Amino acid sequence: TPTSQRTTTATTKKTRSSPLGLGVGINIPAIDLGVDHHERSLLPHKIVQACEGYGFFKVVNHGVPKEVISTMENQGNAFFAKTVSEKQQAAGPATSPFGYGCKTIGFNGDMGELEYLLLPTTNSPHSSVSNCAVNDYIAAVRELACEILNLLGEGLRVPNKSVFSRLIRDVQSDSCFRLNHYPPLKQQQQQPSSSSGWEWDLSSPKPILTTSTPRMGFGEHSDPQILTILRSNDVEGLQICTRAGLWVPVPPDPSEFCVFVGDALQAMTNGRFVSVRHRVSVASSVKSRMSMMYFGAPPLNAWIFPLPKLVSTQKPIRYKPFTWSEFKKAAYSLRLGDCRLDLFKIH
Ligand code: GA4
Repeated sequence: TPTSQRTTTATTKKTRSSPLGLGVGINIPAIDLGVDHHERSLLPHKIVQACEGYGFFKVVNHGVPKEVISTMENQGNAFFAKTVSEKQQAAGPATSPFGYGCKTIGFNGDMGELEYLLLPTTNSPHSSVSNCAVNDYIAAVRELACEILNLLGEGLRVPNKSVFSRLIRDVQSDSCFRLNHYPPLKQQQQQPSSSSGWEWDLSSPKPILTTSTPRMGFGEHSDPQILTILRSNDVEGLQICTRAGLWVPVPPDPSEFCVFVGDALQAMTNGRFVSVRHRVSVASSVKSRMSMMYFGAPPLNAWIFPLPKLVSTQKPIRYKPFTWSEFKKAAYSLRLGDCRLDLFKIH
């Protein structure tokens, strides 16, 4: 990784308080990967702490070249600027869940105020849109994800520190890449609501008739995979939920990456790390929000189970072993906000 990309130092950042009264100023951990040899030895412990605390942290001086990010961002913006039929065409054949989508999330009625492009990262017939920008970006963030996962392996003192990273490095890894585009406030205000003033709120688990639909960009959920690496433009919207149940806005910073612990990592760590629940409120800005996520996943046939090192008499085993394919099937059979790991809990 070119260390020239890693220059500044960052500690923790206080979140700004928002008009919604969210986030009374918690410190979101910021991990600086651009540190010297001595400070680097402290990183495994720091990252473990962040994963135990919020299941979420920011990474600064990550080493992903600026041009790789900006080229991907430009292509993403150009994609969303197309007409719907052009987007559908550019995305190639929509083989669920991949391709271009608008408002629908999953297959069980979840909706959000967004449009998106979901791509597999391995070679498959659906990856017809893959181009150099996408491939370069995915390769760079996968490398970053592996670096973080190796540090986690070290921090947890498991016998093989690559126990997590090898899953997403595997050529058969089921990792995917997603671009989300949230419309700006102006556009939503122009959308006519129903003439009666009553609307169906499809974002709640059961459709409810309401007068003021809470407009959610992407509803509350955890990511099913091992680790998610998110980068957004400078438009706010992302919120994370603390273990105490407090929703905290994450100030956007295009120069950083956000890292989320996923359900599979929660299972492998026997619940020591908890997958962070997060959501995206609709942008309150006149500019649209665009985020790019790499979801690092195991191969479909890989077994996910609590690592023996993290199971003891004091910490009895909490999850049954499952294959990634089994878990994915469960995820798609449930609603976005459901706690799918509960299906694999040992009581
Ligand atoms: C959340 C994380 C990723 O965006 C995603 C999503 C997927 C989808 O939109 O198709 C899911 C959602 C996500 C979690 C539960 C299931 C699957 C929609 C849904 C209801 C691509 C993923 O892997 O899981």
